[in-house]
Amino acid sequence: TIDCDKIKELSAKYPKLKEINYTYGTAGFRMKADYLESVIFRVGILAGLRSRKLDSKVIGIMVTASHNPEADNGVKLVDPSGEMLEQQWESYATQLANAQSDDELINVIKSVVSQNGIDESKKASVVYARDTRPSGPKLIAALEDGIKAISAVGVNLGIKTTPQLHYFTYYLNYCEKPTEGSYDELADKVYYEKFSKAFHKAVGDNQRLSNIYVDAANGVGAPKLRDLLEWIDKLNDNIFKVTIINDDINTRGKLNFQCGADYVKTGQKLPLALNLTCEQRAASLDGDADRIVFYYVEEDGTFRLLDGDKIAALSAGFIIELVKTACLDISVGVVQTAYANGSSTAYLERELVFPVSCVPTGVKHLHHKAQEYDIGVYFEANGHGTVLFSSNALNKINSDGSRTTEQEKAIKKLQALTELINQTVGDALSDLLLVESILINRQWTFKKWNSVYTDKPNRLVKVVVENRNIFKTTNAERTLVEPKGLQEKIDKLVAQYKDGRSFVRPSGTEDVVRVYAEASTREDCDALAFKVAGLVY
Ligand code: 16G
Ligand code: ZN
Repeated sequence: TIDCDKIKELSAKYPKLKEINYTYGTAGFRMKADYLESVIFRVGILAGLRSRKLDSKVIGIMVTASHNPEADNGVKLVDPSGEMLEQQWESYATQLANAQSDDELINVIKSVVSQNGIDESKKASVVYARDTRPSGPKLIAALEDGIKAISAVGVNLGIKTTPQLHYFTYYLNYCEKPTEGSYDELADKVYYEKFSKAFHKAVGDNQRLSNIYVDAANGVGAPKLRDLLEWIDKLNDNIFKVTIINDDINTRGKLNFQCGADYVKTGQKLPLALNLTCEQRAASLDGDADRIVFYYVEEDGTFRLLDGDKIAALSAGFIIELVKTACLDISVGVVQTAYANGSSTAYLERELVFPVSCVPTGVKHLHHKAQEYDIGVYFEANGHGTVLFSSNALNKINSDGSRTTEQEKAIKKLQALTELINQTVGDALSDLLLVESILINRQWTFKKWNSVYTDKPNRLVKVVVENRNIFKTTNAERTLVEPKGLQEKIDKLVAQYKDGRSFVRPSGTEDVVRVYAEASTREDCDALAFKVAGLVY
């Protein structure tokens, strides 16, 4: 049974800050690190309950605030398959975090136990990791007390990328339970081994391309990418030449500062410490290495971003070609959000003839929709995404049969991709290898890749409003239903611009409303964005 005294004793070390109302949102709990100790302690408790509920399967916990400023931190729970926490449990997380007293905390715990018929005598297992934030160790200590309070067994994986934590959670539940050695080292080893081998297989004996600069946002991606590249070099020396920049994880204040995927995508400009000449290639990771964008500059100095939409187009295009060459009866679909550039949707639907669906912002929505296809490709424009292969697709790809040499080659490539892609969650390092292997196979420059379609000029504006909760959307966030009458006004504005498109949605992570607009020219698009913002304000 639940040891109420033990919980109360440990919980007394982490009193809830009275004035704060916590919400487990699209990115878990995320805010100034100073406000998070009580929350993280309680997340440890919830993870123990979740593990018991799921027959002692291992639950993952990641302590990170991704691309947010260094002073922030956050925490996310990972289900046994490596996917995000089930929705119903997000509300338990919120309830636990907001319990004002230790007695109320015990009551919430008891209600979760009874609502879920949790057998308290079962073993509970949890693995956890953190990014490089200075607040990490203190929060991990609070987490460990929470895990102890619920009598679960916790294993500390040390510093890891978010996708490494997702993958290793899956690995512990569905691959091998290691019998010896430190889990911290093992989590790195199984990850590097898997992805370096798959990359080696995917590039085959094709020619390498030019060096690529990778901006690691001064975060955990830097040391992990360096290690991964060593593994790749051991298998195939010189196939992938990378120069890692913004790799200082020790100097305070540098994480995500004027660098990283979010900075580059939002500002459409180069990160700190990078001067690119034309023909040079570059990419940026975010602070926990689950997002990536690519870019280069033209001869005339124009900055060109290859974002999540371009990654989706590249990978979906390559995969469908392999599926067709191999004569496999497999459906491939692409999932986007409202932020996908209109040109990308048109390219996917009209030229590559994919079914394309649009879902609300947030990885879990994309992930679930992508599971409806045999092969589901999903990317948010901001660079987070992956490809999911259903068991039906895997069976067909891995089954024997008499084939021509060409078909056999295509099948081999597809097999390599199924291993190269981190299917548990979007993964900047796995996506980097995926993109590079496709470009190597195609012998494409970034310029060639960029030319598959031309982005429509687009603009994203933040509007600070009194209460963002009065904004309600439908149609995958593309239409406002409340405040009443606002959508009609937006429609009228949009109609005034050639190829105009605009939508308004409340942010899930910040106290603002976001306005997106695109149109056929930069001037029109900016005008439309600012006029729509004016309506909202
Ligand atoms: C979260 C989401 C990300 C989304 C972003 C939108 C996850 C793991 N992360 O960071 O996918 O793009 O929120 O933020 O789901 P917004 O609601 O503030 O626009
Ligand atoms: Zn991230």
